Amino acid sequence: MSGSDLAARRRRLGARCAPVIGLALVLLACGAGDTDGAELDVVTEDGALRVVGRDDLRWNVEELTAPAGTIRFELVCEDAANHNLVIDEVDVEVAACAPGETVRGSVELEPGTYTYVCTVPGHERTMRGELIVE
Ligand SMILES: [Cu+2]
Repeated sequence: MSGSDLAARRRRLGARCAPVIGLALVLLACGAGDTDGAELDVVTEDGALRVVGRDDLRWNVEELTAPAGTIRFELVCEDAANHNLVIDEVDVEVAACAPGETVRGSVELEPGTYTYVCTVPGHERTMRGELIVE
């Protein structure tokens, strides 16, 4: 398995396993510490959901799962564009970043299916992801 396969696998695990098995196992299963350095894990070491905005106007991850309550996000503006992260259904801007910045924010959500979207003009059509709150 190549390094990029491993990174992709870890991202998929990160997106799914957080709410199911809890933080302790997330750190084991999803791996703290990247070996290739090119991709960031979807769950930060302290349990926030890490969403990366890229210049191709896509999120790094398009499906996230989290337990209901306070959901913490880390938003990364990886390239040269500004991005924000808005939970569409409740119209809450959780975070906004400028190029190169990493910012944090949180939102209270009840169980349901939500859309996290970047509302910077021109980004909304492609920068959409599904957040499942359990
Ligand atoms: Cu954006």
